[in-house]
Amino acid sequence: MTRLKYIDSHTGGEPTRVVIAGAPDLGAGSMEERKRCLAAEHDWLRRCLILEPRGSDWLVGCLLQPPVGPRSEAGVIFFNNTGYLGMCGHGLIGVVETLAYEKRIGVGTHQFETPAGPVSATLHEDGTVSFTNVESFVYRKNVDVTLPGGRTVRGDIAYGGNWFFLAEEAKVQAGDLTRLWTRAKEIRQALDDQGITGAAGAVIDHIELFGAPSSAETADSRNFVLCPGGEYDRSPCGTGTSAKLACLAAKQLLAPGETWRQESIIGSVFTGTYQPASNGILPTIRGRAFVTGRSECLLDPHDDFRFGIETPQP
Ligand code: PYC
Repeated sequence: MTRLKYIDSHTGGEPTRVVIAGAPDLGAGSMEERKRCLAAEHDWLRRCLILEPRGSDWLVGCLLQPPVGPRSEAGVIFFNNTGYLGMCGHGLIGVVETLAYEKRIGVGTHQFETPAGPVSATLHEDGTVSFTNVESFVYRKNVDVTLPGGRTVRGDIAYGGNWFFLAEEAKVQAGDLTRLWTRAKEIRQALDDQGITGAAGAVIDHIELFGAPSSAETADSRNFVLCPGGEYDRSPCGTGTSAKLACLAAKQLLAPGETWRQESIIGSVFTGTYQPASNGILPTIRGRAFVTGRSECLLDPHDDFRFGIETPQP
């Protein structure tokens, strides 16, 4: 019987499942190399933890790795219902809370290695976590995308550890969920159909729609973020908020060090600031995670569905 130990948490409503024991050996390469090894040779781990019957489409998983650098706390490889992520902001906040729960780290700043590059994260006295992300930047501004029916949506393409298309929407409220979900999926499909990509042909697999916050006292903007597997982020999305800060900085709408409060579709808030960097900005995003469970995944060789179910979609 194969066993994987994991800890579940959520960050602003978005869950993270961190594998803490039982994972296969991925070698001693960089996190990008180990991510490729995990995908090519051990994709069963992602499938059994994230797909039904153990997981769900909105769950993000994370495999902890021994780091390459002596000063790093850990390597982290994030994955979801369809594949692997370069970086995941809500997930990293969940990892820090998980390691603190396990008493592996305390209050202070810790270095992590991700497939997208090194990041640092600070566990604060009040239980919140901030992380300074990989360099984030705007790739193209004011890009027109034609949707079914001929309607055009104008938005920006930006990188925040993942690739995003960011556009304004008239209303981004919980009651608009069906419309937002449909619109974001149409944009995602139209980007593919019209050959619109990030740098070097990178697939833009996250769509971020913005509107007014539920209250100007608590946030500056509210977002809806469509994730690569078709689900939407319950949190304000750490890499998405990084991409948003890159856009605000490029348009001179937010000064270095000034705070941006990004609300999610369910009302959770991340705060963000940035410092200028050579090709864009270095964003720092702050939020809070809570551990929700600790469990062991058992893979019984007699169970035909032990590696997860590809559920038929309507
Ligand atoms: O917080 O960066 C994030 C994220 C990416 C996908 C889901 N959450």
